[in-house]
Amino acid sequence: MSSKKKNLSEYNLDKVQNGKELKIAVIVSEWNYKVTDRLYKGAFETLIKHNVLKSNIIKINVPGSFELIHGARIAQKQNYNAIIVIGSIIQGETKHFDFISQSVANSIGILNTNDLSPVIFCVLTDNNISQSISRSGGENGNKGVEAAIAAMRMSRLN
Ligand code: DLZ
Repeated sequence: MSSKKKNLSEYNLDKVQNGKELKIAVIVSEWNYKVTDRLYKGAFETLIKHNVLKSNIIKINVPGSFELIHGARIAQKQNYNAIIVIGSIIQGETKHFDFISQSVANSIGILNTNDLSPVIFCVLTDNNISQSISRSGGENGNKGVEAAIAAMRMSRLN
């Protein structure tokens, strides 16, 4: 478990190659948009910083995290170097949290084994909104930044 103040977005620059010529799809869930938009901005700015062309970053909105699965499946058919799925699932009073979190994690795992386009998992599963804010550009860094780095590194494996 990460400690409260740990910044999760520190990374080794030496491991990141030039993003020039990469084409990346970013599937963004509109549920808890305040959080997913912050994650998207973190990912987008990091891709740009590493020379991915703005025109090669394709954002696709879906209604909720559950729909990230289908969005990623469609994107896998469209020849991207990598796909990032961005979502924010926050614990509520029902079991929805568990069903959605597990389903999304399992299905994205399966997509990664069934196709050569890597799907990077940037779905926060938090107990409350303040935890989500903290991990999407707050004191715990921005998971979107990490997702962008993972996408560029995995693109180069192919
Ligand atoms: C229904 C639902 C609930 C209760 N909570 C969340 C959530 O915290 N984060 C999220 O991304 N989506 C949530 N959803 C919506 C589902 O992901 C999905 O969009 C709907 O069940 C329709 O398939």
